[in-house]
Amino acid sequence: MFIVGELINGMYKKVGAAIQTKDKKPIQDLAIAQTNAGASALDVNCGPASANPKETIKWLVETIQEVVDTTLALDSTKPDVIEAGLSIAKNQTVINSTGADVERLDILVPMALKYNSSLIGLAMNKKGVPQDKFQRLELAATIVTYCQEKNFPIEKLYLDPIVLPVNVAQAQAEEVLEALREFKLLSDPAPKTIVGLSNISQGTVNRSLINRTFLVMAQCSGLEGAILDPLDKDLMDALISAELIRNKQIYCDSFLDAYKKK
Ligand code: THG
Repeated sequence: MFIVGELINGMYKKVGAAIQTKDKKPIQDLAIAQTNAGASALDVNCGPASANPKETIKWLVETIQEVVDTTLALDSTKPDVIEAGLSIAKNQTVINSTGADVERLDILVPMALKYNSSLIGLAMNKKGVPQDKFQRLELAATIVTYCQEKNFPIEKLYLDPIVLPVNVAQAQAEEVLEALREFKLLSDPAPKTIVGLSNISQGTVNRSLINRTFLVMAQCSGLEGAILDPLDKDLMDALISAELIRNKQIYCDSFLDAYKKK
């Protein structure tokens, strides 16, 4: 599983405060802790309140790179903010994200090619979030076709069906699970899939339980990537156990430890 640690996000109070005061320590602690917990990449998101996101993302990238060489997933709705991060990133990168609108694809696909970056494609457009698996498929197909036309390698494309909170959009989770299966049929080689896992439980009481239950269900639909909290041990143990049972990981009695040492 391509695990993207979600915790370096200005929406969290501690991270927002560290950004404000240029305090490196809380950011570096999160970078190290998430990497040690098994994150393959770190999401880097300035948060909604950042006054100067281009400067902020550069500071975050520099701060993180001082302590880890983990892949960075540059998370912004603004392409110039993503490019600011890419321009100084030393290690592998993921662009998080493009939608299906041609104006966005025209900017972000060439950017991914220029910086040799992976790319997350969201199944949404300027009209908003999809309401069923058919809309998700149509939007995902637009992204895949565009990438094929521009010779962007499909192995570096992660399609995100857009997970919505179960407390306000209860019927959508099943649509997401079906979309994950059907995305794989869009091309050969198949695109990879990813979800923003914590979206599912926003505003609910049993967040961790809902997150890990949905994660395992999505794994059964072939999910290859997840933006999640790698410090949630129960979540990571469920993830690893599901990989084992799905024969993605060789069995040994200490399989939880063995996975983490990979
Ligand atoms: N897809 C892609 N990228 C994404 C998302 C996605 N990036 C952002 C988000 N969704 C994934 N990251 C988070 C990070 C935190 C939370 C949810 C998703 C979260 N935060 C607490 C909350 O809102 O309740 C904040 C708590 C606090 O303020 O301390 O749940 O879907 N490609």
